[in-house]
Amino acid sequence: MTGSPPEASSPGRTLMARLDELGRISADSDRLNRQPFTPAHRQAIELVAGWMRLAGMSTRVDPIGNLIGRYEGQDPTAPVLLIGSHLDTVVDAGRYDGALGVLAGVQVVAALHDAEERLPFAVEVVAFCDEEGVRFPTTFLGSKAICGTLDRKVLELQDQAGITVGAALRAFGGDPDALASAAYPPGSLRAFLEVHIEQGPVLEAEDRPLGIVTAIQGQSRLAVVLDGVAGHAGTVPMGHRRDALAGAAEIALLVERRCSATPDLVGTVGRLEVLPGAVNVIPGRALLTLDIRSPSDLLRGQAVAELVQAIHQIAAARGLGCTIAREHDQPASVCAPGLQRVLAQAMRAEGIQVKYLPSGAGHDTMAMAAACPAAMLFVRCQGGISHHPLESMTLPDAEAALRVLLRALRLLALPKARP
Ligand code: HGY
Ligand code: MN
Ligand code: MN
Repeated sequence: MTGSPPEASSPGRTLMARLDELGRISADSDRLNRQPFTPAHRQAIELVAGWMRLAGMSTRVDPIGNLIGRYEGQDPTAPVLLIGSHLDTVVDAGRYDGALGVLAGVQVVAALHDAEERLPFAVEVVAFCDEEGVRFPTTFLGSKAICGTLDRKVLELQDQAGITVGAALRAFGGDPDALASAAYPPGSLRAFLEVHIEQGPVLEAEDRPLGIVTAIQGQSRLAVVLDGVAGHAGTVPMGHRRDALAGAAEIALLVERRCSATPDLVGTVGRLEVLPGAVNVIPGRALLTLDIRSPSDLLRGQAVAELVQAIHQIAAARGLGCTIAREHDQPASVCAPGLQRVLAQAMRAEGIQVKYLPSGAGHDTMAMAAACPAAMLFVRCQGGISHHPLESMTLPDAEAALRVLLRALRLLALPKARP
C-alpha cells in the first residue's frame, strides 16, 4: 500500500506528490490514458483506495466501477456529504483533470481523521468511473448511476473495438444488472462538492488561486458518418469524385464559422477518421464528431439544429450518404447558490478574495445536480492548459484549495447550516 510519499511534509505536498503518482497510471507508457473498465482503471482504484483507508475511510467499488470511500460521522443515518470527481482521463491527458477532485477529497478527510474529528454527517469521497466519455460515446456514467439517472440503454453503446459498456463493465468485475443499487436513495445525499482545475485562463489572468463556479455550460455531442466512393487518386477526374473527407472538411469549417460568429457558443470537431486512409485512395468514408456548447440551452439547440440541416445539405450537394447520431445532450447547470455561499464564506475565512466564474468544461457536478445541491471550486491552472500533458497547478494553490474545502466542510457541519 502506498502511504504519503516520504518527501511530502504538508497536505499540499502530499496531494501534489500523489497526483504525480496517480498520473503515472496509464494504459500507455508514453502518455496518460486511463479509460474506464481497464487495467489502468483497476490499478488507479487500488492506489486511491489505499490512500482512502490511510485516511480512516472504509472503501467499496459500486456496480458501475465508482470507487467510494466513507468517513463516518456522528450520525450514520444523516444525509452524506459527497466530495469527488472522475478517475478516467482523456487521451494524452494532464494529471490534474479529475484526479485533483478525488485526491483533494481524500486529503481533507485525512485532516479530519488526523484531528480525530467527526462531523455530524458522514463524508464520502467518490472517484467516478467515467466522466470524459472518451472510450464510449456517452459521459457521466458514474455520476448518473449514483443519481439514478443512468439510462440502461447506454450499456449497449460500443467502444471503437466494438465492446459494449455492459460487456466491459462485466469483464471489469462490475455488475450491469445491479446498476439500480448504485443509486443513492433520494434524500440520502446532503450535497456534492467537486474541486477541479479551471481548464481555462480566467483565474490566472486575474491572478486568483481559486474560483467558485456559478454555472456549467450545456453540451451536445454528435457523430457524423459520410459515405462517398473510394477510388483511385490518380485516375478519377475531380468532377467525378464523391470524396468523404472533402465533405468532412467543409463541415469542420462550417462548425468553426458558425460558432465563431456567435458569442457564448463554442464548437469543436474533435475526432476525424478517414477510410480507407491510404495516400493514393480517395476517401470513401469519413467519421467526425461535433461537440457544441453554450451557457444557453436555447442557443445551443438552435446551433445544433442549423448545423444538422447544413450538414445534410453539404452531403447532398456532394453526393455523399450522411447519418448523424445525437450521442449526448446535457443541459446547462447552475451550481447550488447555497453551496456557492458556503464556498465564498470559506474563501473569505481563509483570506482569499472571492471570485465567481462559469465553467466552459463539463463536469460530474452537472449530473450530480439531479440528486442534491452541487457546486464546484476551481483551482488556477497554468496557461489554462488542460486535456494536455502540460496541464499544471502550483503547490500554494493546492494548499489554498485544501484549506477552503476543509473550511467549507466545517461550515456545513455547523448547526442550521444548509447547502
Ligand atoms: O469535455 C469536458 O468538458 C470534460 O472535460 N469532460
Ligand atoms: Mn474533468
Ligand atoms: Mn476533462
